[in-house]
Amino acid sequence: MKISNAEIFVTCPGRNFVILKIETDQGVVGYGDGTLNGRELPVASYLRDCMVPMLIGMDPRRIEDIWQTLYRGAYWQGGPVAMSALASVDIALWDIKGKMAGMPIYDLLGGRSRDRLMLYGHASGADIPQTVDAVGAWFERGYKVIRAQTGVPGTKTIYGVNPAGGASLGFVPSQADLPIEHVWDSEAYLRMVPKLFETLSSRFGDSVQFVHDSHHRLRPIEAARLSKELEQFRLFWLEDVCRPERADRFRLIRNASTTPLALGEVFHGIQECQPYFEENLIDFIRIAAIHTGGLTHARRIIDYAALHDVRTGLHGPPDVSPIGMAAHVHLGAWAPNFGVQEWATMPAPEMNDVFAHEHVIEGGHVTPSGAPGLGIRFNEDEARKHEFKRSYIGLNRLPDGTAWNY
Ligand code: KDG
Ligand code: MG
Repeated sequence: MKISNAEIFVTCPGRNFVILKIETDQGVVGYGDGTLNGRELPVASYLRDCMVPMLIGMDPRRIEDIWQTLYRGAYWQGGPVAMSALASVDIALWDIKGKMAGMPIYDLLGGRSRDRLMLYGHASGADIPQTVDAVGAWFERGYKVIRAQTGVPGTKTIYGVNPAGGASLGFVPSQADLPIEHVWDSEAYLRMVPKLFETLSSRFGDSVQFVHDSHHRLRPIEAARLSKELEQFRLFWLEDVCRPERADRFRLIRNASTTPLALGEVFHGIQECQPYFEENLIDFIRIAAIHTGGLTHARRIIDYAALHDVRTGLHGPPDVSPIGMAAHVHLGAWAPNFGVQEWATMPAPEMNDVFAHEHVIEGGHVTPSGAPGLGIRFNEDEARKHEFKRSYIGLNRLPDGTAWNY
């Protein structure tokens, strides 16, 4: 059996996605997702110029060997662009293997550990009352874990909150043709967030647990203060308090409180996880299979996490396509150390024309379909109708104009 062709789709049904189709000489076809938000074309070029020529003629059944060949054979191993490109190849190969076996991927991984996966949704508002309303709407739908983000007085725009104002139940645009600049003021933020969770706790009591995302903006001492002040509200997790390059900085935060910490959405390989697992610095690992070399490598990270009592909270923002989300559904159905799955897919109607699946989302859970492979259908003609649109993530500046982490 041989790979006979591979085609790259860069499609924009509401936002950009990089989708790889792998064809075989036996007619079985697989799809993978390699979307890297704001850097989609470099992934497409890496696939086109470096990986696809090597893939043609390879035996698609040898997923591990193909993975190692593309990873080690580059000499320049790793990096977000290469690991996203490799992810799209790997996910497409698992899709092919599942279709050949007539089995869903979770069965190939070892079978389901659970019937359905708990999800969390995104709630936000320009101020605390609006955020409470948005949280209430998720609660009514049966969600037991809800992400809550709120506007900060004196700061016009902030990550995770709709710039148009009002309560937001889900997707918040943070993309533009050129980067939008926001002002980041740690002190104003640190004064606001405990007030938000005080209000949410008194309103919802123990019936919901909350996630909050600091999006890598705090300094370690600020992060330690926030995690300490939020301890009383028993968050499900506090996410990405600082940039992850220096794991040793997390000791200070860890020692400050028992607030569970989540990290890893910008990781692209197991080596970055190592200090966090070995030193027990985090509780949830936030990798996306589409940025960490696909199912093959994500499974390795999840097993390693389990050794250290770290649970999964795989990344599920709007920039992971339904193909990437399907990969997460299979990993989550299998993983013995599953925690929760973020679910914030784009609500654009064109999405449903391009992607279709039977994974059932209901009452704050997703029930995996038993369809072979990923269980996703990709409509190539519809995808071709939606051309790539240049788009950037935002930029942050401190109040004095200094560039800061977004
Ligand atoms: O591309 C950046 C997004 O994926 C990120 O901002 C989303 O932090 C995020 C989250 O937790 O969903
Ligand atoms: Mg995040």
